[in-house]
Amino acid sequence: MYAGKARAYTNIALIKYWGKKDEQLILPMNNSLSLTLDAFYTETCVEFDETLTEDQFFLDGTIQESKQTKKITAFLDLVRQRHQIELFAKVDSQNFVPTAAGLASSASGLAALAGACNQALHLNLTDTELSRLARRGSGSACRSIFGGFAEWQKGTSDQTSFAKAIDADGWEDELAMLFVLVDDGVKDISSRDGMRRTVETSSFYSGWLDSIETDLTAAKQAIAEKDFVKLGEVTEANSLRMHGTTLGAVPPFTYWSPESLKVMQLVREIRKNRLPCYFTMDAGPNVKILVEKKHLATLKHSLAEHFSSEQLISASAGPGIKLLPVEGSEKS
Ligand code: 2P0
Repeated sequence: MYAGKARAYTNIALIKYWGKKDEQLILPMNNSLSLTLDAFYTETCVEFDETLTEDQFFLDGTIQESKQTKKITAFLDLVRQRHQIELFAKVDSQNFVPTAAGLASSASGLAALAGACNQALHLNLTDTELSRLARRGSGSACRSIFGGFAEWQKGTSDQTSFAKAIDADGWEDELAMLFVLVDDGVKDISSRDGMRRTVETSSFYSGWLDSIETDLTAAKQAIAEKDFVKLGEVTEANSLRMHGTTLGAVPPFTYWSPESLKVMQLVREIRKNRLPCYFTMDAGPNVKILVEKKHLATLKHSLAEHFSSEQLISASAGPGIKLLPVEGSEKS
């Protein structure tokens, strides 16, 4: 038996990854930039075991159906093929989220699995190599190898597509992200399907790609200058543009719910009247608000009359991936 365990934290993109140019290798159409967060993480233990006759995936103690296991099995197949292993594996994942809020993230999940495989099979991968490997599980996972800010450089091949940490001179510790949980249901259109449909059919997609370079440059400049307003403005604008592409798809779709729009409007009002804060959204209706830590309590207070405390979850910048000791199992 070969066993390994790792913990990876989720990340939220400020400049979004939206679209693949290679579905098989998970090469993105554009660079993206994210902040890894401390509040949500996944711990995954993997055991390659000669007694198994198929892969098994347990999530929070419950064995998952084949639909949920697809990304995991595909990833394990890649690892097995690369490293000439013929054993099936048991994957035991624990998602640490403050509430049962539908925030389970493939970024933290697949990054943790990559880390666990690295340890189990003694691959001794560098962070860059691990980022590349995690990317094959789920694109956004390649950014969760690193703490703080990270940029996924799209590259042109399996070798050249990976994330890198962005040194923000500790500024990330002054930032916070407030999650406003408006809906915990399972999404209708997965991010994988949503981005595929958008790339293939949206007449707005070329506009999205045209805007990336400018947004990325602005975001990196803002980080270098520790300019919160500049980073917030580009974060919000980039998210809106990403979501704009879905409206131009055939058939059109949106991840926004009426409650998401309500949060966006509240953020605009709070920004006008009280303090700088900016929203961003991913492939679902929940809204994340970027704010300076010093204003987090006031922001929460302003939203408290509209949302319960269970709906408002704060996060700070989080660390990179960590290997963990495997309990009760002999590594061989
Ligand atoms: C991001 N998202 O940059 C973007 C913004 C969602 C919206 O990365 O197909 O689960 O496994 O590579 O990484 C979610 O997509 O997709 C995502 P796959 P993934 O965070």
